[in-house]
Amino acid sequence: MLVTVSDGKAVRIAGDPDHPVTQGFLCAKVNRYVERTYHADRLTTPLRRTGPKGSGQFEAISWDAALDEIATRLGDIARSTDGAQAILPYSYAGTMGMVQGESMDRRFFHLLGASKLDRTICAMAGTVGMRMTVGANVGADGEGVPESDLVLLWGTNTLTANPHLWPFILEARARGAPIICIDPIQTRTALQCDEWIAIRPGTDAALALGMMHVLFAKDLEDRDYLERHTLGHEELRVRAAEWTSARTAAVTGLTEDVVVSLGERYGRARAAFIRVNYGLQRHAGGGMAVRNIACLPAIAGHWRRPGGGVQLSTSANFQFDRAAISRPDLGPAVRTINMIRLGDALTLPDAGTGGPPVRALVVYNSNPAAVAPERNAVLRGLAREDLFTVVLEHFQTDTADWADIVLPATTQLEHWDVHFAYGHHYVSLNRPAITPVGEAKPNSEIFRLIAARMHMTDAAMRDDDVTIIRQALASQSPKLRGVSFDALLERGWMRLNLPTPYLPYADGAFATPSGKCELLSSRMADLGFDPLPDYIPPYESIERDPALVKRFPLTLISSPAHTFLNTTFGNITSLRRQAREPEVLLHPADAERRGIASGMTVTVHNDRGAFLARARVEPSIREGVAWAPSIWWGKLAGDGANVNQTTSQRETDLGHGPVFYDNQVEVGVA
Ligand SMILES: Nc1nc2c(c(=O)[nH]1)N[C@H]1C(S)=C(S)[C@@H](COP(=O)(O)OP(=O)(O)OC[C@H]3O[C@@H](n4cnc5c(=O)[nH]c(N)nc54)[C@H](O)[C@@H]3O)O[C@H]1N2
Ligand SMILES: Nc1nc2c(c(=O)[nH]1)N[C@H]1C(S)=C(S)[C@@H](COP(=O)(O)OP(=O)(O)OC[C@H]3O[C@@H](n4cnc5c(=O)[nH]c(N)nc54)[C@H](O)[C@@H]3O)O[C@H]1N2
Ligand SMILES: [Mo]
Repeated sequence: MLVTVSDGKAVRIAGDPDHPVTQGFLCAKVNRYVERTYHADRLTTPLRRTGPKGSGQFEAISWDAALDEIATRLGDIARSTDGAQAILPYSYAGTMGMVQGESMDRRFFHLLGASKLDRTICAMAGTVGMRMTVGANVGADGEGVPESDLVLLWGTNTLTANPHLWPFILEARARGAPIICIDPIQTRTALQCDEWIAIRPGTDAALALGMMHVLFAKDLEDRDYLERHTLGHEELRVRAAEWTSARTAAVTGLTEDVVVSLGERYGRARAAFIRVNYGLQRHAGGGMAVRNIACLPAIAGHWRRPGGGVQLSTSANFQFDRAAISRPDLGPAVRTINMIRLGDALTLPDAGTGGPPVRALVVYNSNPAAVAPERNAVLRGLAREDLFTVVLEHFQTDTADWADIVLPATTQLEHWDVHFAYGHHYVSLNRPAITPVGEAKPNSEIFRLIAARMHMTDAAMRDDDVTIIRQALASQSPKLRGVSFDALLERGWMRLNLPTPYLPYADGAFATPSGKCELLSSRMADLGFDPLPDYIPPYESIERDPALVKRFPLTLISSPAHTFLNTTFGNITSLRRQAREPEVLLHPADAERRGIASGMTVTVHNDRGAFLARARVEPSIREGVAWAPSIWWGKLAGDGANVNQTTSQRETDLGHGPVFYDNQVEVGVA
């Protein structure tokens, strides 16, 4: 991002036209980052709660008073019989950098001996799915897409969630590649594609198996690649034979023609690019689904060529020296709490994991009162009078309303950081463009200050932000060779030490224990799963819980609204106006059955909770599926509720991830 500053104020923000991927444009949200930074509601001083929990009543206090209170309260808990494990950090990506999200904060909690947080909320199921098959969450390079001859956008709303890939896709299309979208919703991305395949949610693993069946049955496999670079292809051939197009069609809710045609086109293509993304892994079998899809390019030999392969993420190529910046060695062995089970962690006496209850919660870079599943359980926990809650934030979010102490944090424009990416291969340096707004401080500085107040004398708590950036870059990984602080200072970004386009598995060399693409995986067997690609139905499906599906017949998907970034930007007037109000999209047949017409206020509910939304009735969604573009701030909705009132704390098959879209509801006129 290029920021224009005039008289010390940021006045304009733009993409860097020289950047090979972002090419001078920003997404709809980040375009508003200046408006967000100077928003009238920006937190500018520390605050102490004056009213009841959740009331949002606070008074301004000094940094000294705030830090003293935090140090005293955390110190008391650490010294009590419950010990420091009764303290839980809660964070996710924030502004997504290494310094403000994985350095001083981590060192502080390690030294303190606080509980660890398993940061699963976004990507873990798919990440582990990739690891099982190809060895790492490393896949094809988006910059190769122009050379691909078939593009599958599989469980991803590219134009909303990842628009910088789109120009590459258009180039492939201009050279003749058809673009196919596999999504239960006809998203704005699906509308721009040549074909929309409206799959039944949570059944992608079965579709991949059905495609494998076609590949083997019609001799479209790459025998040479299979022989040389895969493990278990004979066993897989037998498994795939079970997934006839009739069986695949019955499970996925597609026609046999669609399944066969997709398999044939994939097999006949030379370099098909599959952009699989995180939407499709938010179901019980989400890890297996990604694992199965990751097998396809090995079967068809597409990894050999630029533009061929699967991309879930590029993040694992950014091998910063994470241990050096987060210093896990500083602390004792402690329990780990899964962030998607925050409701349980705060309401069960042993936090759901054995050990002491959670008595203090320190939240930064996240808004769990809005984004975590089973929101009613989370709010019950945050309401506990005996819980001491600290929130580091830009705004008075749903979560900040429940805090005892709120601390004002800096934004992207105000602090140093170094960034990995998950859609491309460029490291970015973030230099502060302006001085902090009000009394805001960087997360890193806040943790340095709390540590000093708690008399933590370890030298690790005194490194400054630029030192941390240098430590992150001083990695032994050849992929970071040549990527230095000084070079980044000059240009802002640098490609990892990888060829362009990067073909990770053209000659095999998978990162699995066998060095092969593991179609048959003994690690899957060790985890108690079928070692071969398999189909695991959603928890809330006709296969696993028909009685529940009878009561709650609609599958609710709550993927991102175009103008929100999770809940970040949810309070920005211009963007909220575009998002209108909480909505739910229904198929006309589902709406008619319930006497619902577009514009009516409806209640969306299940046994976990309910929220109100305005109905939008259109055939741009699969029958039996509903879509609530997300994530709204609860406090900005008329009923104070949001979609996570209905979602569950259950975990995916692999990686202990969330199952946000494995969620059956009923919708009725309010
Ligand atoms: N504008 C915007 N951009 C964002 C974000 C945002 O909030 N707003 N969030 C960012 C973050 S943190 C993430 S993780 C990514 C998420 O972006 P993506 O990885 O693209 O994931 P989602 O948007 O959750 O889901 C993508 C699509 O998957 C579809 N889907 C749901 N269930 C299934 C299924 O079972 N099978 C198939 N085939 N499709 C399914 C949904 O309908 C949706 O259109 O986006 C990032 N970019
Ligand atoms: N129903 C449903 N729920 C979902 C999802 C979904 O698709 N549907 N998506 C899930 C996904 S993929 C994700 S990644 C999570 C995201 O959940 P979160 O990580 O909680 O993301 P945000 O809601 O964007 O909240 C980030 C907060 O961090 C603050 N922040 C940003 N930068 C900084 C900083 O430098 N310092 C401090 N102290 N604060 C900062 C922002 O102001 C914002 O309030 O939500 C998940 N929840
Ligand atoms: Mo995410």
